[in-house]
Amino acid sequence: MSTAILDLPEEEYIMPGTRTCAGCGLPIAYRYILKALGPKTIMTHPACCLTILHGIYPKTPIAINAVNNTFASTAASATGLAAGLKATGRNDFTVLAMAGDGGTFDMGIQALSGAAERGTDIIYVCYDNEAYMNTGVQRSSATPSGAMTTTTPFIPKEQPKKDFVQIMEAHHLPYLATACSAYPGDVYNKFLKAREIKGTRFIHLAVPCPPGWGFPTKDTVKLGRLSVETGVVVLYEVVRGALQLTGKSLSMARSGRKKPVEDYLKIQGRFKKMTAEQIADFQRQVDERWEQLMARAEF
Ligand SMILES: Cc1ncc(C[n+]2csc(CCOP(=O)(O)OP(=O)(O)O)c2C)c(N)n1
Ligand code: SF4
Ligand SMILES: [Mg+2]
Repeated sequence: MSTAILDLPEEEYIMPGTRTCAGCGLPIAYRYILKALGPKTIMTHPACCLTILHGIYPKTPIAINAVNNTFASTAASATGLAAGLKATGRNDFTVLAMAGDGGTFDMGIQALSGAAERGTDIIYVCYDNEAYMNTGVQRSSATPSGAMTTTTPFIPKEQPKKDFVQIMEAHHLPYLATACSAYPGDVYNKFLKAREIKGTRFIHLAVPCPPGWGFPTKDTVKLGRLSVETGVVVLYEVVRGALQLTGKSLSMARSGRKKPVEDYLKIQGRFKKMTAEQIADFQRQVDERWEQLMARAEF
């Protein structure tokens, strides 16, 4: 059961006035992540929209310590923080590494794979807005097929989204989860759980982005919910190899009801050039992945 909004801790670690765009999905999720991890957290992040959220030194709306690292180095930076804390005997801190899809799927994969293979004691979060948003919506390997970006402007992206969660699963992690900013209780529960586990914990976090995806700022939560209700994003966790569906995905699996992907695609400008054939292919990809996960899931 996801924690109810009213039962979340009252402490806030993001003060009013972040520099993210109106309607950004990222600060919504980050707020609940920090509520779960608490003040004894040191975080590290590369250049990305999260840097924008953290603000320009010496001012920041964030009430925890943070390091701004270079693009490909998030997991290496986190490894250094974990080693420093260990060397100075501060075992009560959590190291949080958080990077975008560009900084994880593409640029940061090498350092992350190394840290994960060594079992470095960090929580690594890839928040996925499905493109290089901070620099103006360039396609990444997380961009889904059918999406237009500034580097796929006339013909939508042809290649399917890289299945990064599966790559991370191949590292035999003690804890791996997927989450979406539209479900705060589910996000909170997963980070609470991750905090109590040692070793490399990986969380893939889907965050809708109004300017990059082309939808009104008021619809961020609606978009996040639709991504899950259509099965484009599936909420689950894998604890030592056992896959458990969570939240809305679990209730969808039990009821057998899943909305058509078109409900999700048609309200985003980035998918407006998709043909009926491409939409059918997208639906096929989503159904295939859904069936694979259902076959593995415990519910
Ligand atoms: C080595 C290097 N190349 C390029 C950049 C420019 N740059 C800064 S942020 C960014 C986009 C990051 O995309 P992503 O990781 O998906 O995060 P998002 O901006 O979408 O939140 C790029 C290309 C950089 N800072 N360093
Ligand atoms: S570009 Fe997208 S992800 Fe970046 S701050 Fe704006 S809404 Fe958020
Ligand atoms: Mg991105």
